[in-house]
Amino acid sequence: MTKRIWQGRVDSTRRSVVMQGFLASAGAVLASAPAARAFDLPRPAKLRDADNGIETSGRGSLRAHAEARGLLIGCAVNMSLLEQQPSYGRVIAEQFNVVVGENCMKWAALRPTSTTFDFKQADALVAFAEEHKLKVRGHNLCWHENLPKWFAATATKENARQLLTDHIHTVAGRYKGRIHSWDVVNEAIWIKDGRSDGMRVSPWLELIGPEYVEIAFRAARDADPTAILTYNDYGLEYDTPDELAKRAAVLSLIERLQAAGAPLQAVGIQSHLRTGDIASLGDGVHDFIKKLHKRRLDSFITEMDVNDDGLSEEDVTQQDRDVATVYKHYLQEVLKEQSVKAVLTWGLADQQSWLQAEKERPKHPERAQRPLLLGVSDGVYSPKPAFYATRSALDEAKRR
Ligand code: 9MR
Repeated sequence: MTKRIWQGRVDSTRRSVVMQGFLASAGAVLASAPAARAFDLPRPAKLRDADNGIETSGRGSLRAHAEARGLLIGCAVNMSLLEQQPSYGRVIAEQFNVVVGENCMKWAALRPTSTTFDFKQADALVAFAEEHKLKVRGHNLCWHENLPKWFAATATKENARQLLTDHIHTVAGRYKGRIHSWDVVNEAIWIKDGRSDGMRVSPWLELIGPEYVEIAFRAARDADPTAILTYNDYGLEYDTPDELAKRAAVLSLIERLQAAGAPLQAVGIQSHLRTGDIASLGDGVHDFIKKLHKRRLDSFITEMDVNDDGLSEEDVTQQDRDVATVYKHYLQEVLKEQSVKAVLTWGLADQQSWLQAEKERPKHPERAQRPLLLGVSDGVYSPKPAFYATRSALDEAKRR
């Protein structure tokens, strides 16, 4: 059976507004054209999989397969693409039942100045989701990255606690009752910073102390009593010494938070994976999920993608197969646990992924990555082997 697989090609006249610069040297088609009007052209609403005859929309969509198991399936949304390319939103609404803003709810997006908020893009994401009956994950309320430029000169030990709680009250309060789950604190553990508790020496830690995490969770609960409050981190998936240590540090942080009565309900396991290393992927994270469940915490796979820069093959068919193998293996493993309630990928189509940034492709700077479930060419989206691998892992998920 021949499957329709998107093939990269060079097209120097069309450049995505969003991806400009990312793929300048890569042999790949970019996601959209500079003129938004180009996408006013009629496009097929459905995901195209013309060649193999397998139904991928309606009953064949990821959404339908996930819902049959009571699962959430989704992706991170790029607001520029959502605004500019109609087929982007149509495919998301067709395939998923949950979305998360890739950047639009981060501090840098929401806080033009220390005293003002700009909710334009975040509001647009929530409106899109509500229109299409998709749940929304909020990402994120407290992170060491993506702080606005004014932050360093404005935040002090005296005002940081107030700044953090005001931000959380305002943002989580605005969307109260409309957010499935908030990543309240993102990436607070970084063992290499050398602290005995494994905590990252972030601006928040330096300004407030380790209790900033608990303060953030309490503020989120005050502002939105129904959102599932989540701690989100990466580097928790492989059975390497580093990731073993990171899982242990996250568990200690959680113990500390629970002992202090902080309102934590779930952990986001980002799942930025890579091709190869499959032997060290599965057991440890499975055990981690079980430990979280014993602590009454659900798990979400929040940012899945598969970095294939390490592959030596230059054949895209093989690249796609290796990426799909990681999806299948990993999702089969984590979905054995009923406490895993959601799977989201970090982006919709390969060409739009953050992994296309040159610094994420050190081994093969000339080659585009193929980390996601779909490919896109001229606004037309096609499923890749990873799409089918994910769908069948959803089908196999153990659910009552
Ligand atoms: O994909 C996101 C990229 O567009 C942003 O420039 C970057 C900094 O805000 O964040 C990326 O998303 C990250 C996410 O927010 C947290 N986990 C790691 C993701 C990839 O770096």
